[in-house]
Amino acid sequence: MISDNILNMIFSLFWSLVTIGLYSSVINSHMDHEWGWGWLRSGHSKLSEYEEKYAYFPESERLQRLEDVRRMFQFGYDNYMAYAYPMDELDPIHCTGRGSDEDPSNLNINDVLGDYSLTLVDTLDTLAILGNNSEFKQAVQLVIENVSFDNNSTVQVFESTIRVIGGLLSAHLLITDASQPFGDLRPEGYSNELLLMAYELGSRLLPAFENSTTGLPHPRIHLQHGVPEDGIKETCTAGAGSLLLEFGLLSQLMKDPVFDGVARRAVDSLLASRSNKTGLLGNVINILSGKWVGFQSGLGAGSDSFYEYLLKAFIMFGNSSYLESFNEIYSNMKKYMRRGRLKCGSGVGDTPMYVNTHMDNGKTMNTWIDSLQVAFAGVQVLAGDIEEAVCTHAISYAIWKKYNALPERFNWAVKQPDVLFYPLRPELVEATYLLYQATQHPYYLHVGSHILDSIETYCKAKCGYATLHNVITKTKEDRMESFFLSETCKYLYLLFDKDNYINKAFDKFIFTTEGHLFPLNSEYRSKPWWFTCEDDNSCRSSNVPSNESKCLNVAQEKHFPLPLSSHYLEQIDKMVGLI
Ligand SMILES: *[C@@H]1O[C@H](CO)[C@@H](O)[C@H](O)[C@H]1NC(C)=O
Ligand SMILES: *[C@@H]1O[C@H](CO)[C@@H](O)[C@H](O)[C@H]1NC(C)=O
Ligand SMILES: *[C@@H]1O[C@H](CO)[C@@H](O)[C@H](O)[C@H]1NC(C)=O
Ligand SMILES: *[C@@H]1O[C@H](CO)[C@@H](O)[C@H](O)[C@H]1NC(C)=O
Ligand SMILES: *[C@@H]1O[C@H](CO)[C@@H](O)[C@H](O)[C@H]1NC(C)=O
Ligand SMILES: *[C@@H]1O[C@H](CO)[C@@H](O)[C@H](O)[C@H]1NC(C)=O
Ligand SMILES: *[C@@H]1O[C@H](CO)[C@@H](O)[C@H](O)[C@H]1NC(C)=O
Ligand SMILES: CC(=O)N[C@H]1CO[C@H](CO)[C@@H](O)[C@@H]1O
Repeated sequence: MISDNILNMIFSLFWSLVTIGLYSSVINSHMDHEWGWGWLRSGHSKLSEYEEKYAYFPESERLQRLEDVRRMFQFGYDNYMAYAYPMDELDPIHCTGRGSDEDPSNLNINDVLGDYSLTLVDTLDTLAILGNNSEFKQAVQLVIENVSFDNNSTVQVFESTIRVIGGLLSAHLLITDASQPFGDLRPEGYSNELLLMAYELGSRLLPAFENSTTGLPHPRIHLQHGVPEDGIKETCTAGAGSLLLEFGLLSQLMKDPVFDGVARRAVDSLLASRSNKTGLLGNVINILSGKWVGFQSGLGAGSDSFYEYLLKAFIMFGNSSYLESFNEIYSNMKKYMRRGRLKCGSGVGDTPMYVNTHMDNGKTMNTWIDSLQVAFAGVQVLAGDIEEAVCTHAISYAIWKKYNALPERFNWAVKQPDVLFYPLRPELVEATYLLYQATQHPYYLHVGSHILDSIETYCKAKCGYATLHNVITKTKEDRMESFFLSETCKYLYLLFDKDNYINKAFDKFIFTTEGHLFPLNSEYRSKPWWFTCEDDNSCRSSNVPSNESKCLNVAQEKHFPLPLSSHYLEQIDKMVGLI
């Protein structure tokens, strides 16, 4: 019960912040007659360029964009099914499929491709969210009949957990949800096959934790033989420490504590390895010695989902020690990693930005922003720190505006990319969607619309959407990662689909770091499942009580001041060298 109360607290905190934000918007909009729509319509030019551009998003255009996202998804999905399935990924330029690579050292491919129809498994819940129930059911049948994990592949524990176990569990819970809020998603004769598949894959990953005195998992596993001989003994923080949601849920649903146990032990081990000077973590650690070998502390690649899962594990399972850890680390980040003025939306000074620092002293280690770190804006929204999220997001969007894509690394000191590719990643869209949910500001619809146009213009290939090899020259690479259909399209769709069930009940769900939809269920939080859940029903019945989203009560046509004043947006555009 205690954890329930805490959970309600965080939700009310979240909602009260949202409401405060809206309240001030509404107050400001009382001045509409002076400087709002009247001005726009009567041709006065008192609004700044930014305000004119972002203040309003017509309903007809929203509907058009929604249709555009649906077409984008359909084109990618149909081509995957036609040219690639049952292989893992679609090569959108040569119209063929791709599975694990013969060369075991090709980790870029083999970490994610396990010859298990990855794209299909990863995309199941997107089909449900887009409302294609018949295709969802058919795809579930294909997965049940044709996907095997008894395979000669070495995969990364983290990637196969978030993409495959997450995808299977999410689809399983959509199918077994008694209220079927998305319409009928139950394939004929379904009897928990997806859950059992997730259990099988989870069990194949477990040797990663064996004989590890530190509790940190080996980063890779051969699906048939366990820990690969001569395997690498170093793991990134995110890889070892972001299994909590999928493993925790697997334990609860299967009533087998082992998954939850190993995932938590790995997190505890990482938390115990924090620097005793800054309280921060590095990005790479040796699993045998427990010693850091990468000392960079940052928001991006190698670390991102570790922070995310501390907060989300608390929300999902109600263990407040995760929230405490998150809060401690977040405040250390603000102390050591954050640069710039005190507040995002007021005051003077540089735009607030989180830089990559040395874990032991907070000194700036390099001057790049990597493309993954914008996902932290979503974490900040979830933590109720919306003002801060606005700046985190705005910086990455400014970079997008400059290249019509997000380079993997952008060097803010020289205002140029350090690493040039863009593999259709979802993080900017995800943050855009979550900020739109929190603020209902049309600015974010414009952002989503721009991203959609860029992808359509620069990434579309003969049979799907392709990775950009170079964001400047816009040359393509023959790869469409599974997260494009799974996440990028899902978040874009949800951004424009204001009537989607999730947008009316989004305090009933949480998105995993792979964008999979997990229901929040008080049974997962309030009681330790291993001695209270006597049967399936008692474990699944009650959802979190929810109130209608307060955001939806705000009239569409209201004039909102920008989430960040024009002069700050201009400052950011200058900072990235756009203007
Ligand atoms: C498994 O894959 C490895 C690496 O591609 C290959 O060398 C080996 O022959 C394969 N084994 C079997 C039984 O197919
Ligand atoms: C559902 O998916 C199938 C296969 O991609 C497609 O042919 C069909 O048009 C889709 N239906 C809807 C309503 O989107
Ligand atoms: C999927 O499995 C079914 C039944 O086992 C089989 O008939 C079908 O050919 C398989 N499809 C593919 C694409 O592998
Ligand atoms: C763990 O140690 C036992 C006993 O030494 C050994 O049999 C087993 O293969 C080891 N497992 C791994 C994954 O290294
Ligand atoms: C802090 O950590 C360093 C290196 O990990 C260690 O040598 C030192 O003894 C620790 N200091 C304290 C006060 O625990
Ligand atoms: C919460 O998590 C911590 C860290 O893993 C653990 O020590 C503690 O027992 C957990 N508390 C509950 C109530 O499960
Ligand atoms: C929902 O709203 C009612 C009335 O405003 C309030 O009493 C209740 O605590 C709210 N529930 C949640 C979960 O926020
Ligand atoms: C070696 C092995 O078992 N390969 C399997 C990998 O997965 C595919 C698709 O599930 C199977 O067709 C292979 O037999």
